[in-house]
Parts: sequence; C-alpha cells; structure tokens
Amino acid sequence: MKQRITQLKRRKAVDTLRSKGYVILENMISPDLLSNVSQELDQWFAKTPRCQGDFYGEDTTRYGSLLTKAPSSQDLALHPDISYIADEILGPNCDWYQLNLGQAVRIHPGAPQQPPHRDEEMWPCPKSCEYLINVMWAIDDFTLENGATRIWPRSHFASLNRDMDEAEAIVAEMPKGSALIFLGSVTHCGGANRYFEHRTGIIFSYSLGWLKQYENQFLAYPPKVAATFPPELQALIGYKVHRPNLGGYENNCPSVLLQETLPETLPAVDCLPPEIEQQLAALRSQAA
Ligand SMILES: O=C(O)CCC(=O)C(=O)O
Ligand SMILES: [Fe+2]
Repeated sequence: MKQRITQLKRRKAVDTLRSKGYVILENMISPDLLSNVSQELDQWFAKTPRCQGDFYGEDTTRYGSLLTKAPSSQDLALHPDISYIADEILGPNCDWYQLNLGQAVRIHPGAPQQPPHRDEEMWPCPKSCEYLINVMWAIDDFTLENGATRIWPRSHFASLNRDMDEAEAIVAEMPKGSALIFLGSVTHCGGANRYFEHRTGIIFSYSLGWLKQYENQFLAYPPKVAATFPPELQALIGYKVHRPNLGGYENNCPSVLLQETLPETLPAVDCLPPEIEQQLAALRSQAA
C-alpha cells in the first residue's frame, strides 16, 4: 500500500501524538479497500454474540483474528504511515514493535459510554516510556451521536483517573476511512451510542516487541495460517526473534516454523543485536 501523507505531515502527526496524546488522520484508505473490509467484517458481526462484562460493554460486539476473518484488513495493519509513527514512538525502546491486537468493535444503538481507561493497563508497572500506540480505524463515520471515541487530551501527563470530567474530553469525530491514533498512556473510552445505527471500527494496536501481546497472535495465527501471510506481517505478529534471543522456538527464530518441513532437531542459534555481538567478539579475542 502507498504512503498517503507527506513526510511533513507524518512528522506533525508524531509531534501532535506526543503532545496531545492523540491525532486524527483523515482519508487514509481508498473507498474500495474500506468497502471490502466493511463487507468482510459484516459477516462476522452477524454471527458473533454480544460482549460480556463492564469493560467491553454488553451493547457492543467485538471479535479478533482480524487478519484472517477480514483479510483486507491486513493492509490496515501494515499501513506505511502508521508504521512510520509506530517506529518513531516505539522503535527507540525495542528491537522491533509488534502487533498487539486486532479487534473489530461495533457499538450498538443504546450502548452507554465505556469506562474511561488506558490501553496500557494490562502491563501493571510504572512506565518510563510509551508501551503502546493504538489505531482506531473508522469503518463507519464516527460522530458525537453514534459513539465516536472520547479522548482526554494530554491526560498522559497525569495519573489515571476513571472519574474524568466529560466536558474535558474531545469527541473523535471523523469520516469513515480515517485513523484515530492515540498513546497507550492516554485516557479514553468508546462513546455512548444515541443514534439509531451502529458504529463500527477496527482497532489495530502496536506494542514494544518484548511485551506479552493483548491478543495472543500465535493462537490467532498458528504457523500453518501465518505461512500464508506476507513476510512483513509474519514478523509484525511475532514470527521473528526479538534480539537478544527473545521469543524463539528451539532457540531459533520462530520463522523456522513457517517452512514446509522442519528438521527434528536444530542447533541453537544466537540472535544478538550488533552491540552485544561486538562486545562478545571483543571478549573472545581478549581470551584468545
Ligand atoms: O470503541 C471505542 O471507541 C474505543 C474502544 C476502546 O478503547 C477499547 O476497547 O479499549
Ligand atoms: Fe481502549
């Protein structure tokens, strides 16, 4: 897929994301792609039961495994402008960032507002850098009435408060085909739907490559399934060692599982970043 915004706009988006905690980019996908994704999603919405629990909300429907249930959404997961932004925000604190979650979200008419939260809450520790960025793709127009996401700008500079003043939230209104990007540390929630039609969006979120993923990508896309994906998508979901030596299979890059035949045994193979490789080489030559 082609880059849709200029380098200057990309830079501005990163700056806004850092300062306000969110940014909206309109017209990020073609009408054809949007219509394909929307049709693929609809057949699964028709058969997926409503959510349970106060976080997801009982008047919403959600499902995962998007990369296979709605294959056209692979283009959204790999969108080059989003990759640029994810690299800027997450890149400095990991070897590579990963897909954390793919989820279709439909808010039905009458749904109340979701509780304010932060998407980084599942990693329960003090954080000195961003762990996650979230992208909400508008599959329908997002409006004040139909439950557009609510965001508390600059909330990432304060600690979490679930009793936020609604008057201070922005309503992420955007035409379908737009992307709302926000930090895992920013307080937000799905809005109440007071309209007579549902509001549909897709969440693709990205996290530091060394974290446990919200959606277990290896269960959603086991090797036989992942083998059918393009290589950059295989790597994005985690079929790639996070250097040094994290997340392997039989002490090898897990991409060995994507080959047609797998030997019964494998030698353990180091996968180290250049600086560790150099340090170890220097030690070896000292010892020689
Ligand atoms: O549906 C929305 O607008 C937001 C959903 C959300 O924030 C979540 O489920 O974590
Ligand atoms: Fe959220």
